[in-house]
Amino acid sequence: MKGKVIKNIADKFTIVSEDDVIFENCKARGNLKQNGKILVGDNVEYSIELGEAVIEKIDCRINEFIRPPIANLQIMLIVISEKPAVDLLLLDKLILNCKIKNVKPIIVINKEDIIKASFIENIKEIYKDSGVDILVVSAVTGKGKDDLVDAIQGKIACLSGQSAVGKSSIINMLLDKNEKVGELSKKIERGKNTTRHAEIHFIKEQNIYLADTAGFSKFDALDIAYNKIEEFMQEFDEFRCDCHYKPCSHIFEKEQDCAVKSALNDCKINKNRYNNYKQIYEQIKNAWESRYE
Ligand SMILES: Nc1nc2c(ncn2[C@@H]2O[C@H](COP(=O)(O)OP(=O)(O)OP(=O)(O)O)[C@@H](O)[C@H]2O)c(=O)[nH]1
Ligand SMILES: [Mg+2]
Ligand SMILES: [Zn+2]
Repeated sequence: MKGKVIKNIADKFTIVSEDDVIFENCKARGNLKQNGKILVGDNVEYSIELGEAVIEKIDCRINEFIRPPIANLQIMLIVISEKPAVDLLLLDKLILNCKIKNVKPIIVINKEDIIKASFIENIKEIYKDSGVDILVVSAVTGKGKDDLVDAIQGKIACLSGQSAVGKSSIINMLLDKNEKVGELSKKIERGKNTTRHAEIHFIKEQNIYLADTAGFSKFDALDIAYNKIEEFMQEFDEFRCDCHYKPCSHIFEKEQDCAVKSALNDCKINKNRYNNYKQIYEQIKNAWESRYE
């Protein structure tokens, strides 16, 4: 039988089965018992022994994170708003990190009730060729809630974003049918501040799996070589094969040799996205060189 691990306390696991039955205090078989082998988020095979579930096997992971320790994160909701002012460089770093980790990023523009339509249009314009979906919500009025629920249903999702954009408020909106809303939302927001603990909060009524929020808005360093970053810029897809040098940084080459730079000049690539690409490239290159050279 198959299930998903949603909690681990001292190697006693909680599993949700494919038909949404929750098994608590499950043990693991043999070498899987080893500390840290099974992560929250793992899809596992289990058997029933004397009425209790025993984990037999872990399926391949699509990704894994160290802080928080979680596997198979599928969606990151990156929350932004007009107030506090949006930090597009942070947003692009979060998007890049998602793409590196094989997580689907979704930009969630919150506070629809108080922001200008032009702000939404501007964000849509900047990200139109990025391949990143955008949802517009208001945690206060509940606008956009159904689309948000549709986007994350049945998948493991987490929230990230600057302070005060409304992450906690969105969690409360998602949980509004839940009795223990206050308690549960606090748990999701805080997470446990230890390197070993992570939890996925399964909300059965809505078929939502929300990972602890703490930790996902920060990253120590992007885990990638600087010359690989460009591969994750969907805006470059149409053009990079026409660059003269391969690989091409699309930064240092002359415009006549770089189809991306030439497209940028013809306004076929968004300048904001390109400039952030350049900044991220330079930051990672500097960090890389101070580490290895
Ligand atoms: N008008 C309006 N205000 C909102 C909305 N969502 C959140 N707020 C307000 O924005 C402020 C910050 O919201 P929080 O949910 O605490 O933000 P957060 O992202 O959890 O912030 P941190 O926990 O500091 O990271 C609060 O005063 C909320 O009431 C919204 O949709 N509309
Ligand atoms: Mg909060
Ligand atoms: Zn190029």
